[in-house]
Amino acid sequence: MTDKTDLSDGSFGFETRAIHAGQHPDPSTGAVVTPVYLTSTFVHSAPGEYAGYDYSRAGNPTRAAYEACVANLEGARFGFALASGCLGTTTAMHLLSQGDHVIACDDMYGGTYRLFETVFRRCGLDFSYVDMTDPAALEAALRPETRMVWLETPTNPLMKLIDIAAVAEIAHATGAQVMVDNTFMSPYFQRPIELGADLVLHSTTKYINGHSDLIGGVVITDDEDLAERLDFLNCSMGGIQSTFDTYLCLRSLKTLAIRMQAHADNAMAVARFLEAHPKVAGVAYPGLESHPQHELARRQASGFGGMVSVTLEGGLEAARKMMADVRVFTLAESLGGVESLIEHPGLMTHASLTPEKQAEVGITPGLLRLSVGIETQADLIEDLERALAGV
Ligand code: P1T
Repeated sequence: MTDKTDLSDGSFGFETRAIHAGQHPDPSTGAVVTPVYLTSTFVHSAPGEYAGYDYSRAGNPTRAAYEACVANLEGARFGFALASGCLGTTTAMHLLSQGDHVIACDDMYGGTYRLFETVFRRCGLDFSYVDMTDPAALEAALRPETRMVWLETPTNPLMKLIDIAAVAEIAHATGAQVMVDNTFMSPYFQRPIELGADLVLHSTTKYINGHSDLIGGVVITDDEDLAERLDFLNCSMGGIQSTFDTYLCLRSLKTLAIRMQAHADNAMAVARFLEAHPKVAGVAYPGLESHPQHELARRQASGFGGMVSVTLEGGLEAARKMMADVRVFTLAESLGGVESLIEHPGLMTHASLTPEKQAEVGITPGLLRLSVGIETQADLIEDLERALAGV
């Protein structure tokens, strides 16, 4: 049988590795597609003697193939598939101990902020939030007990960019580790580990699975010590992703490249259309020359992604009208699926932030976030044009 394991090699392109890395024809049947091993347990030939797997919380061949593939795409060796993006964050926070300090970016998914403030602060971790678009602000916030720097780039929902390499240099000088939530870009456009990050998180609910039909997360590292500790945490805490859902994620990775290209093409067209519209006060999309960090976007990523934030001149009233009037865009939380979504961060994804905190980070009543899907581009523009005409 042809040995496909070498298709994980870095000399192969992203698309080739997305289809083959971590996978090889099933040795018992020759099946080309990795089977879904729906089994909780595996036979021991004698007590403690088994062929690689003993219990699916500790490891499962379908999950292992997916973890190897997704880690490979991030330029790393170790991946841990978890039941949600939030559980990925939870697992990573368990790498820390009581009294440790985390510096996080000031704009991030509302559920991550809620997890930090309401769960992990109670467990004895301390958090500071800084605008990391200015790496000097990170330097000023460092303390001797700072163990982790946490960031999203682009940030959710304001689309601010953070220089991963600059942050890694500052954090590593004091011994802190850097974790990047790479959900918005996917490894197709941005690979934080290659830029110096120690850990990468994805809510695989989004682009990695890409079809809005499951909840999942993955934590990735190339550091053997971190991998060993994550493996232990994953097995002990039991937050693994279900075998069937890891199969769906593995299947979705095969089309990640072409999906991301289509998302980005449509997002660029949507961003340009919105930027020129008289009822729009501002558009945040890293691909626009008007984005204040457009140069950084070009430098640290190979594309600009599918997320666009837009502020309407008419504030909350206009935003409500637009959300009610769109037809191709669907009013819903989440992002990264093939279908286009629209949502209001202040009332939806970031509602767990107090109004004061929202104002502090810049989430305004007229702000809408678009996850631009891969439908026909003209239909998306026409939908937005028609909805904006009524606001
Ligand atoms: O929903 P879950 O799979 O647990 O992932 C949490 C999460 C983590 N990181 C980022 C950047 C995210 O956007 C999310 C989830 N976000 C949404 C549901 C949303 O609409 O923004």
